[in-house]
Amino acid sequence: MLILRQMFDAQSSTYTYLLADSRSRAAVLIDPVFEQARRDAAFVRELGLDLLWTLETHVHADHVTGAWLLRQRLGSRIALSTHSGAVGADRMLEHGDRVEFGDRYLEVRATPGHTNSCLTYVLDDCSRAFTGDALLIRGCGRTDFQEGSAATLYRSIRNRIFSLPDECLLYPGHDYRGATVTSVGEEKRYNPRAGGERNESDFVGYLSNLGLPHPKQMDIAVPANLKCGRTELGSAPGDPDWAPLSLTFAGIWEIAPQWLEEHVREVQIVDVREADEWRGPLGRIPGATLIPLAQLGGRCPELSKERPVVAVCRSGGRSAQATVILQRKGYDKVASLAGGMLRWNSGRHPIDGGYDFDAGL
Ligand SMILES: N[C@@H](CCC(=O)N[C@@H](CS)C(=O)NCC(=O)O)C(=O)O
Ligand SMILES: [Fe+2]
Repeated sequence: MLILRQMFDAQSSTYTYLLADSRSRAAVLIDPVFEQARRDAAFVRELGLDLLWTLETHVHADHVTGAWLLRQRLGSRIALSTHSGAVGADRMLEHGDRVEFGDRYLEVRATPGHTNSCLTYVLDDCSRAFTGDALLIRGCGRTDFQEGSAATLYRSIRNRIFSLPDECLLYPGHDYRGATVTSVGEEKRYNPRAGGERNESDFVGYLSNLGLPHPKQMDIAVPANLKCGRTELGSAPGDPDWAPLSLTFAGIWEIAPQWLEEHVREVQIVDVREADEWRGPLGRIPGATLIPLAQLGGRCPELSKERPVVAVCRSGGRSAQATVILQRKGYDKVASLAGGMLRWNSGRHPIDGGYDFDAGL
C-alpha cells in the first residue's frame, strides 16, 4: 500500500509530499522546505519510515530546500534534475529515469519551461503525478525568471502531463488559494492558461502578461538551492542543544526517560499531575516538584528560567501541554517526558513512593 502525506509551508505556500511503501517502509520526500526540516524528520521517524531520497521538482526561487538538512539528520540522499547545475547532489536525474522506493517507483518526466530543471514525478501506476510548478491548480509556473520559456512550458504540459490518464491526480508544488489536489481531466478542461482550446500563442500571451513581482526570497533561495540547501550551520536554526530532544509532528519537544534518569540533577522536573496521582501507584521521579497543570500558569515563577524544565505526567499528554504553557511564559529550555510515568515505570527507572509491582502489592 502507498502512504502519501501532503505537508504545507505557509511562508512560501509550498507543498512537500511524503511517499512511502507501507511494506518495506522505504520513503521519498518531494520538495522539502528548509524551515520545515524538523517537522519532516519528526514525521518520518514517527511513521517508522526509512527516507531514501529527497527529490526536487526544480531549483526553487521562493524557498530554500530542506534536502541538505535532511541528509544530515536522516541520511537521505539528494536527487534533482541533471539540468539544474546544482552541486552536492547524490544523483542527477534524466527524463525516463526511475526512482525506486521499496516495491514502488516514480517515473521522472522532464517538464521544463518554468525552469530548465523542472521534473514531474509520475507514480508507477499513473494514478498520481507530482508536477512541481510546471502545472499548478488552474495555473502554472511563471516563465519570467531563471530559464523560463512559455513555449517550452506549453509543450511540457500538453505532451508530458496532459498525456496522462484523465483520472490521474495531480499534486502541485504550490497553491496560493487553498486548493490541494486536482486531476488531469479537470485541468485539461478548466485550466485557464493551458486547458480547453488554448493554443501555444494563447498560452505565451497569457504568461507574458502575468505582471507578478519576483519572489521575496529569490536572491537567497536560488544560490542556496544550487548547493542543495547546504548551510554553514550544522543544523536547523533554533535547534535546542541542552539535550537530545526529538520534535513530534504535533510540535512538542520530548526527552527520553533514559536521558532524564542520567541527568536528573541538571534539570528541574515539574510533575503536572494531580496530588492524588502524585501519591498514587506510579510514584514520582526523585527530585520532582508537583504543580498540577491547571496551576502551572500562575505558579511557574517557582521555576527558574536558567535551568531546563522537564514536564512529566501520567502518559505524556498533559506534560506536552505544560511545555506549551511554559514556552508562552518565556521558558525556552523545556521538554516533555516521552510516555510519562507509565513509560518511566515500565523502563524501571527510579521512583519515590508508588507501589512495588514486583512484590504484587
Ligand atoms: N509571492 C511569492 C512568489 C510566488 C511565485 O512567483 N511563485 C512562482 C513559483 S516559484 C510561480 O510560478 N507562480 C505562478 C503564479 O503565481 O501564477 C513569494 O514571494 O514567494
Ligand atoms: Fe518554482
